[in-house]
Amino acid sequence: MNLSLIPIGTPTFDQTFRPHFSFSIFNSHPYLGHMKILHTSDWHLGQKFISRDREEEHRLALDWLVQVIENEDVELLIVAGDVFDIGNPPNYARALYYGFLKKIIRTKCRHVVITGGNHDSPQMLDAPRELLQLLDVHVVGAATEEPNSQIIVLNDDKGEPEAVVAAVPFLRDQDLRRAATSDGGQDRVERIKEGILAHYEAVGKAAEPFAQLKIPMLVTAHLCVTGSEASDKQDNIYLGNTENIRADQFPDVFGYVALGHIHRPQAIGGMKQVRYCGSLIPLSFSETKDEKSVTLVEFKKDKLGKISLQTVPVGRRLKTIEGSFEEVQEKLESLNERYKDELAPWVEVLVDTDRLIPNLNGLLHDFTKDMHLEILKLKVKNQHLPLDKQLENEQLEDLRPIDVFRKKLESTGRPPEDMEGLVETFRELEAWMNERVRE
Ligand SMILES: [Mn+2]
Repeated sequence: MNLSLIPIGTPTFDQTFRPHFSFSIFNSHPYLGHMKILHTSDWHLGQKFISRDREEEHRLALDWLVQVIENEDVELLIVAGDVFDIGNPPNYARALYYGFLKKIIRTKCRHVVITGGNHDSPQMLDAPRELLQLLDVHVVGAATEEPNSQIIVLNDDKGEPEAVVAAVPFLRDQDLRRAATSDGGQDRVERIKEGILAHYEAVGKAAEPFAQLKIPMLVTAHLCVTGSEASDKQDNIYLGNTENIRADQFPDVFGYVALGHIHRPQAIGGMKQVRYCGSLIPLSFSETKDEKSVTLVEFKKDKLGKISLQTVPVGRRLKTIEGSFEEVQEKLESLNERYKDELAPWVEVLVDTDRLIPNLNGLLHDFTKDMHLEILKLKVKNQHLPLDKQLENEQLEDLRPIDVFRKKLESTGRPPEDMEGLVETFRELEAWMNERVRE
């Protein structure tokens, strides 16, 4: 049966008559030249949140994602990095990942493209690569020098290319050193920027021959694009506080740039085709106000069509409550009532007080012990203490290593001009160590 003979718009198969297994004819899309793509990233499976794991929320979110893919007839799924939260994720997180892929393979979604993020171990993601490829799940954990290794040509069931994804993962320092055109002596941040740009140019060139096919062409990136807004002090993965690339610097040959890394969904630089889809669930107390979503992208041949967001239902809310002891109690009571049909909210409490409250922790624990919520973090803002004493109350877990280093430096009374150089050196050391740890 030659599907190209079916007139466009003719309903070929009854919606109810779809088998649950993959079967080529039923997998064929009757609307030729049209493709529906789902862009998601930053799942962070296996995240440890203070003392808890996120298994329940991730399970709910991934089950919902399978439903979206089924209901919206998604044909290509892209996961743009940070599938896992750590390089060596717990077994339940791996089971969630493979369980999800198993369900996707049974839908009409014909292709899955997954790239590594800065949190992923490239080796861990790539280990089942060849096996997954047999199921049309394409994994690119790490970039190589050969740009073609990141060009994924997706074929329809007649073996004809129907889309191209340049699956560029998070670019590690060693990938960039290869790509950078100029030699040393240059500012590290500049060298990194140049390396990223050179990498995307090479990948764009490698993808160019496919442009004549007039099929959807997409590229992925896991980095900070100029102008992106994070939810809080999300660390820039490269050094310095500068962004890595501008939205208009991605090669024109790609009709859509699927970004990962920033957890807040947003289009960048006024370009609707350069987008962060955001994380799947809130990953820190600072993300509680962000609505989480995944992005549906439609293509007609090589032209970008409609872009729409699907809001992820909230599995568990992360809430920050602030006020006097009495206000905090009132807020806890109303929170207890509000989300009874969801998983118990996790709460960060900030008590604003001008007196010492003995055993505050115990008091709040007793107060909330029968409530549908859990206090995971308690901070006290003592108004009667001078500011520097209040800062001493900061808990180590709230500080980033760089903040601790700065504080230590400040306490040595060094001149400010000394400090910036040392801070930069510390950042380099940190980045170097992170790369080693994540490999
Ligand atoms: Mn990331």
